[in-house]
Amino acid sequence: MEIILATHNDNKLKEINKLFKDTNIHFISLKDLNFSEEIEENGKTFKENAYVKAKTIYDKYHLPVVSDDSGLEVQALNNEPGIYSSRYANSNYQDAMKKILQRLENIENKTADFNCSICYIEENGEVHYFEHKCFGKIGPISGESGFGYDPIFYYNGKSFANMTLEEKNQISHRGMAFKKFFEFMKNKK
Ligand code: ITT
Repeated sequence: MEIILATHNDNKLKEINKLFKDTNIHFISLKDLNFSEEIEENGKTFKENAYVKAKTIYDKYHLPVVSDDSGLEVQALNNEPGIYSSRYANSNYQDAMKKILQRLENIENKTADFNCSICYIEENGEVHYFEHKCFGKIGPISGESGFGYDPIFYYNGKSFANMTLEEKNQISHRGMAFKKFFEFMKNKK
């Protein structure tokens, strides 16, 4: 089955393609469709933004679409940067990570989570949501793998950027949310 993956983020695409490589679900990227317009994320929650992305693409192609809205929530910082994770970094993740570490310097509670909200719109227009939060801790910048805030997010003592893609997919917000989506797809048949 072919599903459009409504993301401009190549790292998400890579993680998701890896998760589905041995399944009968094949993702078509926005690049494959030559769709390069930015989609304005004007929602107030991850779920709302996931819907905006999927609906924009669904309205254009009328094919099954799945989208992912995700971000880092730091408890002691009122869950910032949250839905603004990408805008907070403004493409400079080194500075954004340093800023978060600085803001947490004298704070004991380093708890954080990565949230992933998925919106799936079926060909007939039915809308479904899948979500997962992965809880961990903020720690010093470490590791080269992954993307975004991976070097400061620690799960069981290891930063996401020190994990292989397979390891990260096993436990991550995106990996787990897409597993829920896959279970749903399996049960539909
Ligand atoms: P699309 O909207 O096109 O999918 P995007 O990168 O703008 O791409 P989001 O709006 O969902 O996606 O923003 C997610 C941001 O949250 C992302 O740019 C990272 O900064 C951060 N993020 C999400 N998942 C992450 C992960 O697995 N590792 C590190 N950072 C992550």
